[in-house]
Amino acid sequence: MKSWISPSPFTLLLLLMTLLSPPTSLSLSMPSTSRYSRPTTAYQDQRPGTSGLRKKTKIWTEDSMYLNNLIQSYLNVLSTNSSPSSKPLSILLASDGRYHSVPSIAQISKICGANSDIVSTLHVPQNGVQSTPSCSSYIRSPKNDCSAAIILTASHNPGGPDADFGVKFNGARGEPVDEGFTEEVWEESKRLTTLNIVDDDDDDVTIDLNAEVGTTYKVGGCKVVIVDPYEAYVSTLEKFFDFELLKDYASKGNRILFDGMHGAGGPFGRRVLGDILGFKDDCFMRCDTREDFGGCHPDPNLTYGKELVERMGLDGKGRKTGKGEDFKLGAANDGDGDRNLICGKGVFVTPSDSLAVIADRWEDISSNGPLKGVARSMPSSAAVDVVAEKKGVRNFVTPTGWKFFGNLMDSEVLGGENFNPFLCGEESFGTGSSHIREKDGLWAVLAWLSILARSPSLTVEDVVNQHWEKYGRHYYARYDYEECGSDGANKMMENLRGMIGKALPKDGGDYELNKIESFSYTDPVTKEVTANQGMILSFLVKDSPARAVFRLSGTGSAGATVRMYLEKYDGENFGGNSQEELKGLGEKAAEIADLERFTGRKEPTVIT
Ligand code: VG1
Ligand code: CO
Repeated sequence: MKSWISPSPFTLLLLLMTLLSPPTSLSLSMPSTSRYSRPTTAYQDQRPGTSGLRKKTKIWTEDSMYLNNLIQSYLNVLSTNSSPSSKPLSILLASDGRYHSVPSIAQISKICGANSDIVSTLHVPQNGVQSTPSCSSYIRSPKNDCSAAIILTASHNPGGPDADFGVKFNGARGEPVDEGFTEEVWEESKRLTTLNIVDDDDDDVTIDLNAEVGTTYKVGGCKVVIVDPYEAYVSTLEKFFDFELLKDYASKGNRILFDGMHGAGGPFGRRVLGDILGFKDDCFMRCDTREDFGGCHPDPNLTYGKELVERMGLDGKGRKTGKGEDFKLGAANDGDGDRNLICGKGVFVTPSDSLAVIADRWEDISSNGPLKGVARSMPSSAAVDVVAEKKGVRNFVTPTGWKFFGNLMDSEVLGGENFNPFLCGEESFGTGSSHIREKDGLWAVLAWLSILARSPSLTVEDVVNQHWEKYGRHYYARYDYEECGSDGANKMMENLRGMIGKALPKDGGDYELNKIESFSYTDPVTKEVTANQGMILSFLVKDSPARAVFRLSGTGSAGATVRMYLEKYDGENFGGNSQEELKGLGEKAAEIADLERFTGRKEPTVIT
């Protein structure tokens, strides 16, 4: 079709760049606009986990139908759920830049092009890369007239041919899709017999991901437009924070160290912290997006954020080394920019403490009025609960996964009470608020910067110490036992469940187990019940409350990951090291769960 964009003279160069760098260009064949229906064989294993579907990259690369089926199932469910008047939809299609993103953007364009009764327009960010929080912000901005997002990411999981690839879906409110929607997509994928895809014939046409914003292409019956990934997100952040205050802080020579882990958060960190707020080049590391994240595991924690942590004067256990450079704040984001790590010189702030400090100092941070509601995931520490109680704001404890927070933020829209401005977080380095419907790595960095800029004489260490003096300290650590056999891990959980209501083991030692329960959640907004969300073992350690939580991960791509979360409250001694303080509790909990017998593991693979 002659009206379609023909290949630019730079196509070959762009294709070469594609092989070496993050998404730059993709090649498509352009047939007519009619629908192309093809038989397909359903897959039974496309059940999305805690946030989207993640699998080994080879599963996606060796069989292109795997992605085709998933996307067709998603579109079918989206179509059934949206009102006839709102169809066809505009959808944002973005990636975190990981390996296999470029061909997947091409493939998905071809599916959408053949489903133009469901999708009329695809919005693709310039360069193909957009962080998850920015995607949420983009589709919530009325100006963009875009009502859902497909994000190609396996989040904090590593990328590359031998690592992981995945897809996250966002719904029409810019939120991670809920349990019900996810289940529907899975059900649809199990019975899918046909899908629509534009064929690979006719002329080759290049969609240049580096093309100017506003450039449009036609794929089948669908329009593809190259969009600016920054504008909506930056304006959301500008409305939330006092940017003038932050600029002033940067202009006075205060330095921070931001680690983008070669993920999607890197360019967004550079744009906001560098270009807009004025932090200099030496404040950034690993901020260029790479398809294998530079070989690193883009998970911002003490283990994988090693270089950042060292430069901030900390060791792998979060202890002060006495060395390090002169930075006021250290921070990292994960592969898709929704997680954050926060530290100061010689001090690591656990995500649960970070959430509590942000809640306590909300008025220093937000220009959007007082805090109305806070929430944390159940395995996160209770540090924020004591702040919420003192401040008299509503407090919720939800299952793991951001979609539960989204419902609370949308409570008013869904016919309930208004809890916004709302703050929420997870122990897994996730923090966010009602400014969007996803966790937001950069938002957390700006929140901490605001705290420091408001009281420039304080260090991060001062802020944390003042917090503990006011509220006491919740020592916290998480042990991960990765890639265990699924059978053994499931049996261990069953065995723990079997202890509910039975006589508890008592050995007269320091750790007195006084309750075992299984966490179940009734959503106060949707009234949905989500059961079996982890086993909680409550202890008394010399009269202080402590607990261990066991749950299985929903984001792994192979085998089962057992997570053991440990927490102990101390109202007097704040100076200890979390991992050392909790070692004994960890041993005791593992013994009660009979972890070694069920999983064959003596030691965790990662402690955070
Ligand atoms: C993990 C975290 C959870 C987080 C989820 C998605 O899930 O524990 O708190 O919401 O990852 O984060 P699980 O089921 O493996 O424990 V992200 O940054 O990977 O979207
Ligand atoms: Co993530």
